[in-house]
Amino acid sequence: MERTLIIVKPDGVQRGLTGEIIRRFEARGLRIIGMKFILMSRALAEKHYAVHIGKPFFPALVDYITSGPIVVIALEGTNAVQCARNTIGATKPHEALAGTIRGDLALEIGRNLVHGSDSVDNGKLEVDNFFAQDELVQWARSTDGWIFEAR
Ligand code: DAT
Ligand code: MG
Repeated sequence: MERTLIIVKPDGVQRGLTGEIIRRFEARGLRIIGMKFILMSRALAEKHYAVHIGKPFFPALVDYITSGPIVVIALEGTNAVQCARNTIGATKPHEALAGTIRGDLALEIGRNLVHGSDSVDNGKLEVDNFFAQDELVQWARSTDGWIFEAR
C-alpha cells in the first residue's frame, strides 16, 4: 500500500497543534504505521531537503526544521501521497484553500506547520529515511474494510 511521510514541524508542536494535525490525517482514513517525537539533526535536515540546497531560503529552512521537536508520522493508504498533500494544502499558506491544514492554521511559507511527501517514490524513501524497519508496525485496523474497498 502507498506510503507517505508526514512531519508536524516545530511550529506545529510549539503551537499545540500536533493533535489537530494528526487528527485530520486519521479522519481522512490514512493508517498510521509509525510515529515518533524527535529533534531533526542538521544532517538529516540537509538530506530531507537536499532538493533545496543552494536556494536562498535553504539556511532558514534548515534552521526552522531543526529548531525544536517535531512529530514524524508514516502513513499508509490508497493514494496516500496525493490525499495527504491535498489535506495539507499549498506550500504558500496564503494560496492554501480553507479546509486544508495550511489554509486553516498557517499564514507564512516559513511557518507552514507540516510536511508531506510529494511523490510515491519520495514517500517510500522518506519513510525509510526517518524510520528503521522495526519502528514500523504492520497492522490491520478493525475499520479498514470501511475505508479501503476490497478489490
Ligand atoms: P512543500 O513543503 O509544500 O512540499 P517544498 O518541498 O517546495 O514545499 O519546499 C519545502 C519547504 O521549503 C516549504 O514547506 C517551505 C520552504 N520553501 C519552499 N519554497 C520556498 C520559498 N520560495 N521561500 C521560502 N521558503 C520556501
Ligand atoms: Mg516538499
